[in-house]
Amino acid sequence: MTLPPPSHPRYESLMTRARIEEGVKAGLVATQGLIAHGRGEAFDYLLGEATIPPAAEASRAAAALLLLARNPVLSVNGNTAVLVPDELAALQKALACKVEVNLFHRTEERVRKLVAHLEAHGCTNVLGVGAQPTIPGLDHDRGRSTLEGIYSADVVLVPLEDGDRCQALRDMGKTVIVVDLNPLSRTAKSASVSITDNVRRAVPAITRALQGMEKDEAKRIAAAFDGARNLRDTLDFIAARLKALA
Ligand code: PTJ
Repeated sequence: MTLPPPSHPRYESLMTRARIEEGVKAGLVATQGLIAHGRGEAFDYLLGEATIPPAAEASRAAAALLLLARNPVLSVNGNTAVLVPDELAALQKALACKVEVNLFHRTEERVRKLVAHLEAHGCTNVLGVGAQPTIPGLDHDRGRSTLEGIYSADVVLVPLEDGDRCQALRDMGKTVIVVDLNPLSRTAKSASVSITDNVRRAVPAITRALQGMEKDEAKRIAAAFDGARNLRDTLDFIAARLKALA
């Protein structure tokens, strides 16, 4: 693969694509992950490839909910694992929480590879190998989880999630935080908190928001957050931005 020079105006975007491509070749990312990435890129253009104010607010709410959780778990798929492995390790450290590999296109071999990849980047005791069908209402491999991880979690961060699984986790009574560049997706609509941002920006933003956050402050932030209003603010922001550009 020919890598772009750092002076290229689309350097960051092209290097991110290269990570996904390398991830497919290494057996970490599903081939469908290429399609998902392209869709994400298109929505990122609408945001101006930057964190918009409603996304910053949602990331703060996510940090607050994760801080207040009894058993917070970071659920990681192939795309997320190759895009932000070091950043996930930093977030796990900040929360002292569990990380679990959970895949849509599941094979045990890919789960094992992703566990090894995340641990090589500093995540510890990554769960996911041998997960059992435990999530009610999902007659598919993505209904698998580990008892000590996602199954017993009260708050789950699931970047690039699919709508069905997000709803199934909500139906289990969990608080579900997603990162999805598409604010119109079923996932975004069914999540407790949907962060409309690139996972490359959102995961470090959550870790930064946690720094120095006290539990009393977290309770105030969580109580004040309204997910439906945040999604409306996101669409308003995008509409105003496009109008200004037209
Ligand atoms: O590794 P697996 O087997 O679990 O598969 C993961 C993918 C992502 C392939 C799978 O979950 C899938 O097919 O997802 P979807 O249904 O295509 O949804 C992906 C969503 O993530 C879309 O709404 C994209 O806009 C969004 N997205 C893509 N890249 C990013 C993103 N959101 C945030 N940051 C990104 N970098």
